[in-house]
Amino acid sequence: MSTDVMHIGPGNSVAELKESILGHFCFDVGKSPEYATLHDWYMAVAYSVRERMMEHWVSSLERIRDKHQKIVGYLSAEFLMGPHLGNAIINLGIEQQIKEAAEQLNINLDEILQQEEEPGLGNGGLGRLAACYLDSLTTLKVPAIGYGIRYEFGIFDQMIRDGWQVEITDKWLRNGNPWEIVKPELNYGVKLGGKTQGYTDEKGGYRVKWIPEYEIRGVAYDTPVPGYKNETINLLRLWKSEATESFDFQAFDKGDYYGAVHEKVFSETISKVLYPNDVSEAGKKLRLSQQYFFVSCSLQDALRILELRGLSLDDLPDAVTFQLNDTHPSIAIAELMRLLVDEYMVDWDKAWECTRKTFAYTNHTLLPEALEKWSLPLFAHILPRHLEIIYEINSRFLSDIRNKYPGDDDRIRRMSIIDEQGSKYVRMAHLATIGSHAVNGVSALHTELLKQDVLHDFYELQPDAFFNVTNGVTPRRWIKLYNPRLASLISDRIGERWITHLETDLINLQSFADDLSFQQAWRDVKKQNKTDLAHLLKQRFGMNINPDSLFDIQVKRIHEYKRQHLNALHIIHLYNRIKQKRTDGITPRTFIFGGKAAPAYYLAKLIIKLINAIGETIDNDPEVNQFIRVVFFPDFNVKNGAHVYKAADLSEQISTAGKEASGTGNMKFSMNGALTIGTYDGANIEIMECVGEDNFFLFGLDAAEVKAIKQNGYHPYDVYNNNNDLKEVIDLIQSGAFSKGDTNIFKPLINSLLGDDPYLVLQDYQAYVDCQQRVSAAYNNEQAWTKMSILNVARMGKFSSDRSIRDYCENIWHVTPG
Ligand code: CJB
Repeated sequence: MSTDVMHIGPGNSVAELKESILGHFCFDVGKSPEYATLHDWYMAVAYSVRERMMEHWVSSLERIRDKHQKIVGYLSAEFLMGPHLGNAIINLGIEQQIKEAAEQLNINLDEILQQEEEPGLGNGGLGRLAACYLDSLTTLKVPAIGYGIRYEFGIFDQMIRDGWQVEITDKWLRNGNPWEIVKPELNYGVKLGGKTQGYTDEKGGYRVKWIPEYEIRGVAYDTPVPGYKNETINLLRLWKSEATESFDFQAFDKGDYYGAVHEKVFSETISKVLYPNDVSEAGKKLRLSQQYFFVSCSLQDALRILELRGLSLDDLPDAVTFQLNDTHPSIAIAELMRLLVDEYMVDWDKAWECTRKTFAYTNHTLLPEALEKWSLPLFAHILPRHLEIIYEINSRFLSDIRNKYPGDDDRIRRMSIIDEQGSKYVRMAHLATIGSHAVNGVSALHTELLKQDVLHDFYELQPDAFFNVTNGVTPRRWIKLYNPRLASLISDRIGERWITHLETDLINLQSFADDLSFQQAWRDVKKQNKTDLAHLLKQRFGMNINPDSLFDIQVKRIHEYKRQHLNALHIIHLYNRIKQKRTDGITPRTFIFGGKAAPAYYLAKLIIKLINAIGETIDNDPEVNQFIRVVFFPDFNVKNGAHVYKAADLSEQISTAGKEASGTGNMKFSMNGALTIGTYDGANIEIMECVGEDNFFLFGLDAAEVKAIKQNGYHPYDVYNNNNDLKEVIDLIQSGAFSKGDTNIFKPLINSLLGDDPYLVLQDYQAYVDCQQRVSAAYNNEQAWTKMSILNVARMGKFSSDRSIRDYCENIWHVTPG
């Protein structure tokens, strides 16, 4: 069936949907509609929509049993799926009918959609990428299972109090989750701790047994992932940890009631909470246990599916391909070796060949603090058998290296899985690289830097194992669902095929770039989206913003390398000019920020405080706020992102060059008609190549210049001293102008900038301010700006996650989309 034909299958008429919703009220919500809350309606509608996926679910499960199809197992510690209901309605192609059914039932569909608590099972880009990939895998009919953890508490909710971030525990499960189906029969034991013991098997061979300290159980919770109008469903299979025995009767008999439930409490801790760090990692015991827990369940599950298909272990690499979403699941390599060698008695060489063929590894960051490594004692304590296996992998690998590069001890030290400089660590990126047949970066620049720098020795050893797969985002959620006005304007002109053929079809919009009536319609859409956002901010937070001003938006995790403080310095520059009555060339702007800081990341939290402090000062100063406003949108997540990307005129992608592996927010903004001000970093570079340099505001140092300047000795204090404008800006912060005279509060930030400025904020300051001036001038030419915006959207086809998934299929997984 062609994917752009509206499918009204059995059960999808307005009358049938109405009946189904009312039925669920009675049978699942257990109420009569006259006593219904909005949330009850949400549950009834969600059950009705889920029901419509179930028939496809059952037939899709058949494909998983089909031994001729390779399954992609996407292993990821994070899946930031976003709300399910709206997406499912779009992908099932039933939005018109549901709307009508809701109207006839006297309920407001938008209000119902707002009821859904988003499953925030991820921190940011990496988790959201996994979610986009599941959408594309299913839309392309590639059989896939997303394997992860069913955290009871996802990413914290952010509140802002007195300008500071306050973290509130996420409670996404408190009102129930209509999307998941628990499969109690799909459960696996996972061992932890203890020791190992050698023994001789029947054939006289030496074997090793793991005698764990304790064992927990992982239970499968499945969420259906619908493809776009293609009657295909894939699985998101998340593991919840439970006790093997939920109650210790021996302890209870002795009168130790608390002791009796202790094991249960401990076991459930494993999947209790998502670590709230974005790219930096703390070496926590619980974190390694989480990683091992979900990976072990997932591999056991895959081996069960292999058996179900009537295949043998030899068939594994042709039956399943595991993609490691960063190093978080990389212990899977040692775990598969353990399963094969210790439990299935496969000999080492065969097991290793099978393992390498089955795994592929995606690296998502070059930041040194994010390259996961585990201290040896901690690792040995939790996974004693895996450490032995890693030693064996390492010793065989290093002996190959010694043969290939005799006498090159330094290379051995650099490439070893064990870091032996000082305290010893297990380097997970090395394990992932050595144990995979393919390694990829997530943008062209990032892949280049991986090859040149972090994984250079490995690249030299096996250049053919390195690939680039530039990230992408799904146009279903990020354009059609969240920007319906733009989606219908586009479809009016070029038809609907772009929704599944972004690469080939979106470009057809180009021919309308000079069409004045189209331009007007384009501006109308943007204006309405901006007005909606202004209303929302007013309604929720009492903020006042002007939809006629330029909406300049930076939403992403707060991190020094992403340089929200550079943006803040530019705002202060404008503030300073306005106060000095140098307002010539200042275009009215609203600066909108959003993003969470890791709870223990003090400077990131101070940046949030600074942004809010500037915003408050400006709010109280009519001389300034007639030109500029600054707002911080609290609790930025997928649900709030729905209102933000589509309302932007300008997208801020201003990371220090070489630090942002790819970025995906940059893609969402540009696809929704924002122009980008950005550095030569990550996927910005490819976006600029596609949309054209004339339609992109590029500024600042590139990655090579950043490296050079750091090598030659960078002195931020001199930059400050030699630039009067910058000096005034920094001095204003120091003077307490934004902190009611408090000259201490922002000192740590200023000291960091003037002291070593690790992310070259001061170095790029002038280039950024100058570039922003060009933005202002360009924005004043309405027609030219609109044309640039249309061209941006038209040329963004490459950044569909469908293209990324096709790249993986062709180059890495060797799977043919259905
Ligand atoms: N990224 O979100 C994370 N978490 C990590 O631990 C490491 C990297 C981000 O991944 C995105 C998806 O590939 C990238 O676009 C982004 O640049 C990177 O920081």
